[in-house]
Amino acid sequence: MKMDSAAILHSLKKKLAMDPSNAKILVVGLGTTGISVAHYLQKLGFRFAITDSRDKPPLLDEFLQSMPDTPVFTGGFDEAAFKVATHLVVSPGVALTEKSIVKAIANGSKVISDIDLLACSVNEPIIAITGSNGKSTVTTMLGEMAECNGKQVGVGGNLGTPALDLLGKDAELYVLELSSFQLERTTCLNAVAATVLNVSADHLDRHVDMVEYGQSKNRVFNGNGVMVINVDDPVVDAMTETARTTITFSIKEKADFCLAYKEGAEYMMHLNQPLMPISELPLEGRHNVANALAAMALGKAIGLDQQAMCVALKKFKGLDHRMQRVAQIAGVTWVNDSKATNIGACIAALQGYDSKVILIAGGDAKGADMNELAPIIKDKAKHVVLIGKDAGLIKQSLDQSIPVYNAENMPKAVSICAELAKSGDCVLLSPACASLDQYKSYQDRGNQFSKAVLGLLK
Ligand code: UMA
Ligand code: ADP
Repeated sequence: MKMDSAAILHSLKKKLAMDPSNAKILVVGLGTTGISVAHYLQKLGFRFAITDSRDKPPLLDEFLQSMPDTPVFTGGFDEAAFKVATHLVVSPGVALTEKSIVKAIANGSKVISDIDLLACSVNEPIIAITGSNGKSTVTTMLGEMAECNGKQVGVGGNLGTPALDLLGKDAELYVLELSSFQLERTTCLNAVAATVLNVSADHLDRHVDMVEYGQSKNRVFNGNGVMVINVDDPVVDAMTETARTTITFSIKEKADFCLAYKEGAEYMMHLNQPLMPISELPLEGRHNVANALAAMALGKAIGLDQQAMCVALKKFKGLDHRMQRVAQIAGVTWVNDSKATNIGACIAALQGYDSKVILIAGGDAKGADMNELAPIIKDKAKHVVLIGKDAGLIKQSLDQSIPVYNAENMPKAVSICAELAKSGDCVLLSPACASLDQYKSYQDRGNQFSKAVLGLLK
C-alpha cells in the first residue's frame, strides 16, 4: 500500500531520526539531486536550507523562482549553516571529505542521501543496480522488462532522474541505478534485489583506493534482499553472503543464468532451460550479454515472467554513446562509445573486436593507472589517437609499440582517423577517461564525435 505523509514522517523519524519538530536540514549541492530533495522536504513540512560551493550554480535562478523562501548559501560552504544542521543531505558530486562536512559530522550531524529518503518513503520494492560499468544499460533493460510485464515502474537514480522525482507517479516498483558516491552516504536502503555488476578502477580521484571503492559498491547489498552475483568477477563473487538468497550469472561458467550451446547456437540459459539465442540480442559486445543475464537474474528475483523479459531484450535498442554505430563511410565503421569513462569499459569495448581498430582515447583519467589498459590496446588497436588532459599517461604506457597521434580536439582526432582508415576498418571512440577536461559531459563528447564523423560526408 502507498505510504501517506504520516507514514513517511513516521518512517523518517524511526530510521533517520528526522522529525519536522526539531530537525534542521542542510541540503548540500544545488544540482538536480539537491532540488529534488528540497521539493521533497518542503512537501513534508521540514525546515531546511540549501548550500552550494559555487558562486552561481546553473540551476540557482530556477530554484529561487520555485522556492523563494528557502535560505540559500552559495559561493563556498558556510560554516554557520553546517554548524546548526542536524542532518546533511549531501549530493553525490560533493565529497564527504569536504572540511565543512567532516566538521559537521564531528559535531554530531547525520549525513544521509536522497536514496535514504526514497527508501523511507515507499512500500513498493526497490531494485538497486551498481557496478563500475553497465549500470545504465542494466537499469534500463530491467525497467523495460518490468514494463513488458505490465508493471508501472519508476526508473532513475544515477541514470538521470533523481530518485525522489520518481515519487508520486504510482510506481509499483523502483529500479535504481546507484553510484559509489550515492551508496557511500546511504544508510537505510534495503533493496529486495540488488547487484554489483563488476568492479574495476574508477573514481580513484574521490575514493581512497580500490578497497574503499569496492566497499562503497558492496553497500548496495545492505539489508536482506536477494543478491545477484556476477561470478566472473572475483571482487563481486567475494561479496556473496552465504546466508542470503543468491542468484548467480556468468558468461564464462555454469551459473543460475549463464550461456550454453544448443544445436550450434549460443543460448542464454536459466538453470538448464534455454531462454533465447544471444544472436537475438540487438547489442554489440560480450559485455552486453553479461548485462542481459544480470537483468534477467534481477527480473527473476522479483518474479517477472521470463518470456516477457526475453521479448523486452529482443526489442532493446541500447543507449546512446555506448557502442553506438554512428556511420559507415567508404567502408569504415565509426563507433561512439563516449560513455567509456573508465578503463574497464574501454577494455570491454576492445575485447568485442576480432580485428584491430583505430582507437580514440584520453581525457581525465581520474587517478586510474593507464598501464592496465596498455596490453589490450597493443592487442586490439593498430593506431591510437589521443585527446585530452591525460593523453600523456596513455602514451607513456604504450611505449613505442604502436603508432600514437595527438589531437587537440575532436574534429582533428576524427580527421586523423579518416586519413588512417581503410575500407573494412573500425574507428572506435572509447576514451577510458572522463570528458570534463574538454567537454560539458560524455554526451557532449559523443555528440562532437558524431558531428565530426557525419561532417566527413559533406
Ligand atoms: N557542488 C558543490 N561542491 C562540490 C561539488 C559539487 O557545491 O564540492 C555542487 C555543484 O556546484 C552543483 C551541485 O553540487 O551545483 C551538483 O551536484 P551533483 O554533482 O551531485 O550533481 P547532480 O546534478 O545532483 O547529479 C547527481 C549525479 N552526479 C554526480 O554524481 C556527479 C548524477 O550522475 C545523477 O544522474 C543525479 O545526481 C541524479 O541521481 C551523473 C554522474 O556523472 C550522471 N554520475 C557519476 C558517474 O556516472 O560516473 C557518478
Ligand atoms: P554505467 O552506467 O555503469 O556507466 P553504461 O551502461 O552506461 O554503464 O555503460 C558505460 C560504458 O561501459 C560503455 O562504454 C559501455 O559500452 C561499457 N559497458 C557496459 N556494460 C559493461 C560491462 N558489463 N562490462 C564492461 N563494460 C561495460
